[in-house]
Amino acid sequence: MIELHSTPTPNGQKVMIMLEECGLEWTHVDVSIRLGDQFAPEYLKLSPNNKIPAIVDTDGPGGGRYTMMESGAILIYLAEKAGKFLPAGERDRFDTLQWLIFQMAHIGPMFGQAHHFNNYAKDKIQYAIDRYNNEQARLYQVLENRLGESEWIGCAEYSIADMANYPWVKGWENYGLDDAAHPNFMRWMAAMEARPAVRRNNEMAAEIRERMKKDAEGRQEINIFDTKENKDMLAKATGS
Ligand SMILES: N[C@@H](CCC(=O)N[C@@H](CS)C(=O)NCC(=O)O)C(=O)O
Repeated sequence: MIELHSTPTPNGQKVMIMLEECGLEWTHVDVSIRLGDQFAPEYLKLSPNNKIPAIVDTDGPGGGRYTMMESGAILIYLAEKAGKFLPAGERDRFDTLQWLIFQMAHIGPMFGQAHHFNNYAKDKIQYAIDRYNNEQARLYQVLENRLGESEWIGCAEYSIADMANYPWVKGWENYGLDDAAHPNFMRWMAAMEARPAVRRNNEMAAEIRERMKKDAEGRQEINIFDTKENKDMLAKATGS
């Protein structure tokens, strides 16, 4: 059994898609990053970097519980466990890993910063807004180019590289992306959204978000964007 300790942000959803694709037995343990659950000492044992997602595999390598953080590493782990979605052939395998790491190193951090400076930053900082919006648009172009030469993002087969990127880029309409200028990306989006596991993820993500919202009613939220406060909360939780 895989316990997914998470919230359905893009980083959480990519693991949900993989679990659904593999048909592994799994359960979602809600971790509210708005309420500060990521700083609970028990959670920090799973994810010392106080981020979601984390997994516990109750039947890990060599038997017994195995815990992991970092969504990209979790996808590789699950692919190896299930023997699916990370091709065995060397070239396809390394191509898939490249495009998985492209998501982890570029799409995630840059889209995250764009979202922050567009929607949450205390001050409107035009330089930061332009910088990250331009970077986001450039990254859509990289995907468009890649999907012009490859059926799927990683290689000719559907893989963890597709699952990692999809939840981050599926909001293309909200970012004002010109679909006519990104035909290969749009072909891939349609192929992704035709997959039952991806649809189930999208439905489950909405349900879990609703459940967590109800659960948070009347409870004190932390300021997730106050990095000084976050640093202090981690220090307090770990006694450092
Ligand atoms: N590289 C990490 C990033 C994880 C991450 O940034 N998680 C965010 C939500 S998407 C989080 O837990 N934030 C809580 C916090 O910053 O306290 C991964 O891919 O797992």
